[in-house]
Amino acid sequence: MRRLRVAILDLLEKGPTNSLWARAMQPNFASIMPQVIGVWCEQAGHDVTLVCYTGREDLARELPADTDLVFIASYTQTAHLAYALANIYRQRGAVTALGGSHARCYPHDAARYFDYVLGFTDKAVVEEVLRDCAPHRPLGLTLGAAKQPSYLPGIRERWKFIAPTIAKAPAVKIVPMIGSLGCPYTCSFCIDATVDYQPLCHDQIREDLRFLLRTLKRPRVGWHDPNFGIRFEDTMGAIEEAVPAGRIDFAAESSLSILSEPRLRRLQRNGFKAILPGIESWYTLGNKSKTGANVGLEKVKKVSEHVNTILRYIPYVQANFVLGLDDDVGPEPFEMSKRFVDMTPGAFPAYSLLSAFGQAAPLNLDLQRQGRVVPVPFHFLDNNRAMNVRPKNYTWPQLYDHVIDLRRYAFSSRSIRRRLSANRGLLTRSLNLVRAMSSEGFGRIRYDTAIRGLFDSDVSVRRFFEGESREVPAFYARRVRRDLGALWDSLPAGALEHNPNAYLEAQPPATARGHARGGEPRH
Ligand code: B12
Ligand code: SF4
Repeated sequence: MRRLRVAILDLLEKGPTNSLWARAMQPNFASIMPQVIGVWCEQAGHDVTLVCYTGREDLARELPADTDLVFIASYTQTAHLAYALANIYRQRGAVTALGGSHARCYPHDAARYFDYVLGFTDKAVVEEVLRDCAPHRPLGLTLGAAKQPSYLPGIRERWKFIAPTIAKAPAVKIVPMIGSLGCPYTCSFCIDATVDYQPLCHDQIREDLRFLLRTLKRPRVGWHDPNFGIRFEDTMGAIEEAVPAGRIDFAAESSLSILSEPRLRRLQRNGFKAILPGIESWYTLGNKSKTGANVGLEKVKKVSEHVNTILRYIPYVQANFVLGLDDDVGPEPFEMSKRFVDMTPGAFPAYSLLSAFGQAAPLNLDLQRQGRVVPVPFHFLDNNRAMNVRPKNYTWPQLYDHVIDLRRYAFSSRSIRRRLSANRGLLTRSLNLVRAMSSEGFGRIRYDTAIRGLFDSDVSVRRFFEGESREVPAFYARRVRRDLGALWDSLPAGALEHNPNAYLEAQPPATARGHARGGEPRH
């Protein structure tokens, strides 16, 4: 096999940005898989350049001109940037491959712009691409392993790619690690609802942590496990064997059902400083919150008590919610979320708008069957800048009024003051203040208010969201153009539009009529 010049791009931002949050934190959110691909390509004897794009790099300067094969890692929110870059690379004669959430969710669309679109990716899949390395046009090849890989190279092997990335973060530097793939829960909107839970090797966790202790003075680790601590005893045992208590700071996403008080004590002892539990809804998904049949106000009280207990052990807690789910009706769910803010002042509330990411989740088949998925340009599908599911129990203006009202409440001066006084430590307080005052808190209130206004003033926006027209409103096209900057000119014609029902249309007839599976816990 000839020695290839391989470029790998990890896209974390949609375009150039100078925001305080992006500068301070974005390098800490680098993905693990681009680094893994880098290791596998080098092991196969190829030359690798990896660029992690945090919105501050000059892509024209950093992208190697003489590339044979480029792998681009993209979420759906960065898909247009990825499409534009793929176009540039193709014009230079390179072969292009897409991986990451967007490739898993929208493979049919991505195949129009890439030579390879990769789903689950293990070493064999990467080696196949390296061996073939040929243009596949007009439609790219869709490849993928049957299941998630059972092994991923650890930190020591990935270090040459991790070190320059975290060096870009000015103060807090977080190393990405992973100890498991998939999830035993089946939240129907989630990309992992049908992916089996699978722990990765604990020897490797121990080795990675020991490497970090040798390499960094005060390491911080962000676990990328979809749901950290499913095999709590084993995972914590591995951490405790490798790390003297409290020598590394950890952050993780985990379910409330995992976070009992004795476990919280153990997490605290072992340096866990941030936990992001998914609460999602006051009416459904009780299994992962361990609230069982409790719904509504009962659930608010129980969850709030639980989160307050977590806050006694872990200084930083982000509570995740999904707004606009089908079980929500009227003002009640939003009012309950306000009660949660009052009763749990120390937690940072993160609200996502229900998003149907292509073929990621079982729920999406039903939504497509019901004709409720709106072809909102990918650029806005980041859980916040748009909801692409027509709400079941609200008109769009009603939903936005509730969302804006809730955000204003959660990020009012009173709530921010209460949050900061309930928080411990300078880092927690500063993070929560910056998040409230930058794009997440105030920024989203401003943005949602602008969108709410368009429902009244711009017929093209209303018709688009009501499903009466598929033409992308000028407002959205202008935003993509502004965000992509000079790269807009490289966005292929027609790339702003996509088929919102591609997943359903790709189903065999029997499935297309039936019901999507999911919703019940698989354990
Ligand atoms: C960890 C995580 C994060 C971390 C780390 C992010 C990162 N850069 O990796 C943090 C907390 C920072 C984060 C932030 C966000 N996240 Co996130 N996150 C996850 C989570 C929980 C796990 C993903 C993961 O790493 N899995 C482990 C890897 C190994 O498995 P995998 O992702 O399935 O990847 C496989 C293949 O896709 C492929 N692959 C993956 N990457 C690549 C790259 C290449 C080049 C190739 C060839 C292959 C390949 O190989 C893997 C092995 O088979 C998922 C939810 C979930 N349950 O999966 C959401 C998820 C990926 N996040 C999501 C979103 C929307 C976001 C945010 C936009 C939210 C927000 N508004 O802030 C931000 C954007 C972050 C950014 N700047 O890029 C969505 C993405 C949906 C989509 N289609 O885009 C998901 C699916 C959650 C959801 N809503 O359903 N996230
Ligand atoms: S608990 Fe639910 S939302 Fe979280 S990773 Fe598992 S299936 Fe997805």
